[in-house]
Amino acid sequence: MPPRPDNDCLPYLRALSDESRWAIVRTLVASPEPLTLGDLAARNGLSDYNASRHVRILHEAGIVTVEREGRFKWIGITPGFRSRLATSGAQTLDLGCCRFDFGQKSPASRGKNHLRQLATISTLRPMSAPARYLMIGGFLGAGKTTAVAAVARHLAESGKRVGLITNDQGRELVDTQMLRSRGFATEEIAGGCFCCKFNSLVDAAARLDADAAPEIFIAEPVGSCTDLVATVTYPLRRIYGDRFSIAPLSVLVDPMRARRILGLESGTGFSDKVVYIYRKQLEEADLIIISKRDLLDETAEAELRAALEREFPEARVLSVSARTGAGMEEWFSILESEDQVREGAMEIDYDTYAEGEALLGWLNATIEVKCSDEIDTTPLLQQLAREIQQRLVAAGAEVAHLKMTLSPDNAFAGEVAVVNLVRNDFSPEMGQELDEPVEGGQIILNLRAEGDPEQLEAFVRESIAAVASPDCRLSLEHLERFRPGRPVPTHRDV
Ligand SMILES: Nc1nc2c(ncn2[C@@H]2O[C@H](COP(=O)(O)OP(=O)(O)OP(=O)(O)O)[C@@H](O)[C@H]2O)c(=O)[nH]1
Ligand SMILES: [Mg+2]
Repeated sequence: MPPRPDNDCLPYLRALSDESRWAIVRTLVASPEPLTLGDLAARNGLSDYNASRHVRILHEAGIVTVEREGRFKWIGITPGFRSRLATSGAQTLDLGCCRFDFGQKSPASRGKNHLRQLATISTLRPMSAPARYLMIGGFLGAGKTTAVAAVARHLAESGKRVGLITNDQGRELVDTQMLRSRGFATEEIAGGCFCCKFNSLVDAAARLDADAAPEIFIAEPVGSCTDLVATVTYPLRRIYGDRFSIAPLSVLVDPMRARRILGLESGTGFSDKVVYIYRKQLEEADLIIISKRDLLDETAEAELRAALEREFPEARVLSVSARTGAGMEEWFSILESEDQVREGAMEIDYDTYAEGEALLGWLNATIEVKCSDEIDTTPLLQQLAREIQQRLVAAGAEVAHLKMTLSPDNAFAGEVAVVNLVRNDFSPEMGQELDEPVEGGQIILNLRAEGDPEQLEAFVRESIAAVASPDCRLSLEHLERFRPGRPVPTHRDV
């Protein structure tokens, strides 16, 4: 095998650098006809979700075809990829840069991780180069996940391998679902902030490393967490200084929420102890990123920028829109080229922090949708969000973020509808819509609001009942709700 694969090879090598994808391709190569996604999953011992995720990557690399027929998706080998399969005796895949024997169960028999090593070689990254670690924080609903997806896409398009880490107090996260739906390798850390799950954070990075060998990790901390520099980035620098190079900490602010908290406009908001957390997040930021710039006019943006610079003089303030791309280049360039240089932890009162967190009710639920006919999912999600919103408004419980995804039954990875609500006096917004009507699927609902979790549960149950009909049944499959516990960091470097 030549030491440097030619560029033609790289998409194939990257896509094949995974045991499950190798197994899928081997199954398809051996089959005279295309196979359904469900069949492929069953034959390879994969969940439907994972099979779907792998097929999407193989599809993007031009290795497999995907034909939709009613509720089924048929997967086959593309003519281009098949033409690389020589038919002499054992089935040999000739990529030009290297040859594989498809007669083997997997190249792992020639040494574990052989394929991954090939992929690593293919990107010509020296094995010793430290991985880059980016953390994109900010209060609930600030636009973190949208920004993480935009940064990850930018990096992937410039040829970098990216691994994402989501974090929440609970499980079943809309964010994880959304980022995986975009095809990114994503690990989820549930049950507390990164600060208090430091070892899980390192383990998640190791799992991603084994699966996708990322050159860049992007971590999104829980939106109600702060003190991340002292409890996460300093310990990472101290313990794993040779493994990670750490970018400046970005903290996003939703411009409307920030204008209210900084007293530039009036409107619904949170109580003082929640605002304490919000301000502490900004105090430790290296970069304060005004997100959703497309929602602001120039005067309001300049006013907000000036107020942030005045109150948080240690941070650089940028203003971006992940939706339109405005201002993103400057941020990308800092994230790619600069290291965190700040020293010393901020002062923080953990009692006030814990009390502020405990004022926020947290609710995660999954809801099965079964309709007698095909329905458009956008009005369904919007109506459910509006029902919950009305009840929150009536109770004076300010929403921090209500987000829901709906994935259709038999969905192909990437097919997911998303709706969000980030303020009581805003409208629920579709972040992503489905192309086609569906008969059923699963809703994941994440609600974070300043209110009693029991009351939030009642609101969600009532709203489900209000939206359900004899033609379209909504059944609550699982629900958890709680107030976040006191943060107890694993490390705190001052
Ligand atoms: N107009 C506009 N909306 C945006 C932009 N970025 C994000 N949003 C919207 O803001 C809402 C919240 O976005 P997320 O990315 O989920 O926010 P988050 O900070 O990850 O939220 P949590 O994880 O719950 O804390 C969604 O409705 C997004 O579509 C933007 O650049 N412009
Ligand atoms: Mg998020």
